[in-house]
Amino acid sequence: MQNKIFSETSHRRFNPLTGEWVLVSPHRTKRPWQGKVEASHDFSRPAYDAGCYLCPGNERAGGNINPDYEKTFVFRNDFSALMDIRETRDTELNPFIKYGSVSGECRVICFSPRHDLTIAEMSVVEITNVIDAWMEQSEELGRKYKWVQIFENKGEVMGCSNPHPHGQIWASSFLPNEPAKENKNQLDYLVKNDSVLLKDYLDYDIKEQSRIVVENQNWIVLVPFWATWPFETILLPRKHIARITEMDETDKSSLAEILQKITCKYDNLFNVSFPYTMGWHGAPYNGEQMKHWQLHAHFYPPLLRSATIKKFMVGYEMLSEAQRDITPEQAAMRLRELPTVHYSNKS
Ligand code: H2U
Ligand code: ZN
Repeated sequence: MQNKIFSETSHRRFNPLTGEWVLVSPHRTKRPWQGKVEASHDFSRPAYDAGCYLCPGNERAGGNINPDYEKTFVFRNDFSALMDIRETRDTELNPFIKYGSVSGECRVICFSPRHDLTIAEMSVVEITNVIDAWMEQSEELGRKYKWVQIFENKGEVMGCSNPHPHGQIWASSFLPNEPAKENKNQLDYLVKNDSVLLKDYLDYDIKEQSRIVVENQNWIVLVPFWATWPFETILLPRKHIARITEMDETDKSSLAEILQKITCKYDNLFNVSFPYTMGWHGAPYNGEQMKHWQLHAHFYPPLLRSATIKKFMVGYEMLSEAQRDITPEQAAMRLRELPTVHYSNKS
């Protein structure tokens, strides 16, 4: 009965992390999958591009010169959205005019000196260097700021300005909207159940199996029951880890391995360097007890049917609530069946 609803009838699914619903319309995908697998749209890139502001030795906007870095390279964003100011204050003039001054820092992290790579094409050792940089940055910025948002915007369709593999780090004195929702809902769950929401959900989905995409010794990637984007996934540790800074050597190396696998699967879905926004959510750095938090990464990819057909969150989504056709279980099955060897590597 339940499975029939999930695969055949319009229904809503609840996201316990955000407290929001998503409308699922599986009957619209009755016909077999007809998304065409297109030839690669990627233009091959050189390993070094003299015109790239992220390549080693090149000049950035504002005149700074990148060092000849060999692994990863982190620099202060030349166009930071946040400013490092001494004091912050909230003001409420009346119910309509409420605002706060905020402090923060924005940094850019180059994942590799190679202009032509992406995480999917990097080695496990090279990806581990990226994880090291994420951990070091979180450690440093977490001493000063409440929230450290690590993320990667990949692909032109996501507004990424440069194909050189890179991500960003925005640290802020305040807890932004999305982690604030997750903080509240995870805390409520702990108070009510005396256990960790995402640990319990993972245990459930391991038994259920239908949404698992790829797993290894320490990590699991799955399409959450409440996913809104067609091929959205969540990456979860098997054990309880509140913050990215708490990972040990094994967590790190197996994380590098699973990151390579999921990004390869994504690229193999439509034979294209798969665009997405990904980022880490973990406990805020405000010194409080954070047992309710389970570290995780979200992947939000916009593509729907092919390398060029994306899902738009417009119309009903903007005015009412998020909606999807392909079910999370169907999406997980498709991703699960894909090889973890990159399509450009096949010989
Ligand atoms: P995106 O491609 O995800 O937009 O990230 C690129 C970031 O790099 C962007 O935030 C910064 C932009 O502000 N940037 C610099 O800091 N220096 C530059 O010379 C160009 C771009
Ligand atoms: Zn470059």
